[in-house]
Amino acid sequence: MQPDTHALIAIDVQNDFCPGGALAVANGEDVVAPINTLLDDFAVRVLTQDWHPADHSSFAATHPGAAPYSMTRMPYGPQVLWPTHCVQGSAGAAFHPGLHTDRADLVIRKGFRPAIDSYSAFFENDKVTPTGLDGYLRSRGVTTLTLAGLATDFCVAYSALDAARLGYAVTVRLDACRGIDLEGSLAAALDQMRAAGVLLHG
Ligand code: VGL
Ligand code: ZN
Repeated sequence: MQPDTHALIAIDVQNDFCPGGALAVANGEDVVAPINTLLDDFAVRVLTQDWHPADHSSFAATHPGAAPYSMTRMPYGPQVLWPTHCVQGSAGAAFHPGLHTDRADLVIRKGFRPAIDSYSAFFENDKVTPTGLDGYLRSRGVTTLTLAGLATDFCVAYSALDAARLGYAVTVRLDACRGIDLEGSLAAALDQMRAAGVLLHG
């Protein structure tokens, strides 16, 4: 069993990111079994849930004529336009049915502000709007994080980079992650995480 200072953060293990979902990550459901094992090993356990309003600004459908996976500019910077996914209350936004959600101490929802996407579990894509997770972890005395989930190169990587910047010791369990890999985004994310001192395991 890990000590009370170590938390597991399981990122976005939701139906829409698994095969058959609206933004399916190849073999996304493969993360469920290893994450369930990790949930048993950690004293502090957090799940994140991508949680968008139906007209979210990160959806291609919200921008007439825009194709899914094209790029746009938001006031806060470049933004991929995604297929409509993880709409609040939808079946696609629900956790994968095999995930042991009862083990979680906290579920943090992100991406609910219509004008800002939120990949990271800590800050929205404007890099300044906090989700509250840092305060939660600090108030529980957590210093060390293990991250796993979907997708390696978006929500997991952004969370790991923010966590490292906030001063946590961070490990990403690649054996319990799967990636989207949009135009080299997976290799770039792995490089960025290594450069930030994130330990890549598995
Ligand atoms: C994610 C794209 C859009 C993720 C969420 O969980 O990695 N990717 N929303
Ligand atoms: Zn999303």
